[in-house]
Amino acid sequence: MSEALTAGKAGGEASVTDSDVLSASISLQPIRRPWGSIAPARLAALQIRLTILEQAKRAGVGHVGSALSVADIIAALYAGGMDVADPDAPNRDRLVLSKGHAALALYAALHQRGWLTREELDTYCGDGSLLGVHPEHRLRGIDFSTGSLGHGLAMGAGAALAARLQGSSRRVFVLLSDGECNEGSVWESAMFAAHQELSNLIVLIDMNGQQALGYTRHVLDLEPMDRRWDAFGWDAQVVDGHDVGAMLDAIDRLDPVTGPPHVLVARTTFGRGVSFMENQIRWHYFPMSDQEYERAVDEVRAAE
Ligand SMILES: Cc1ncc(C[n+]2csc(CCOP(=O)(O)OP(=O)(O)O)c2C)c(N)n1
Ligand SMILES: [Mg+2]
Repeated sequence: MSEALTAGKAGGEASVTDSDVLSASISLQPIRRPWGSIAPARLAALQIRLTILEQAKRAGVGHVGSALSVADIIAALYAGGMDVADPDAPNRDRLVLSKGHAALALYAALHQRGWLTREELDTYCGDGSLLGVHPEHRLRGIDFSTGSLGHGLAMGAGAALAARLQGSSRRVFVLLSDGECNEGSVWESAMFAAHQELSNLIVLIDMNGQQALGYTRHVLDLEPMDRRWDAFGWDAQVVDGHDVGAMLDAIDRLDPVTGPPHVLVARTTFGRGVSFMENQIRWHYFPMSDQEYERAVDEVRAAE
């Protein structure tokens, strides 16, 4: 396993193959290299899913389906999409996890990068821990505290404008949920970002069709999502939110220097990877039983 995680060729393609990914026995050791190719990102997604299940079960908390929904997006970002080689570099890229209730997926990625120790990860939702259900900016690697939905794009637009004013090359990524796009604050921020031509701002929307206790198409239909953003002056495209390679390609092709801000409308499945959670409202809030946990882990391992 460790070879599969650390193998790679400097400046070129990783030597990790699909069969490595398929046959790897899964551990939760940090992945450090290589970044920027598809196989490690797929493996990162697998490990993120396993960490989500393990920690949610250990802590006895929910939001499992919400975190699984963005596991591939987070993997694509932290395994090549974002420049995050050095957590302390002032010009590294930033992430606003606007759907803060999926923080566990982010903690899993930070652990893989080595920014969070195993001991820290194991404090998730414990008394006095900085690793709560929602992310807290005092924690290393968390750029913005979130959890109150609808505010992340405003923070991201401000951060992108600040980067430009500082002459910094850093990009700002914002991961929005579809449910929070029901909020007017998102669209106010979208107008502001387009007006300012914040080309260094990249939004990904987790279009899983669910929002807590209802399906988005019943609560407040958002389609056609890409055309709405296009009408607001954004560079909009639809991507498969579970295809890490497609997302890495799409991010690579974006112009972060000139032109409008960018949005990737990522089609996703709530609970992706665990059949009995997929598209099920129950898995927004419910914790797993012992049997459900074991079945979920088996399915995630088997899928890769
Ligand atoms: C302003 C605000 N209102 C309500 C909530 C409570 N809440 C938590 S998650 C959620 C909706 C979840 O749907 P979505 O945002 O699409 O995320 P998903 O479950 O699909 O991950 C709500 C209403 C909140 N966090 N913030
Ligand atoms: Mg949703």
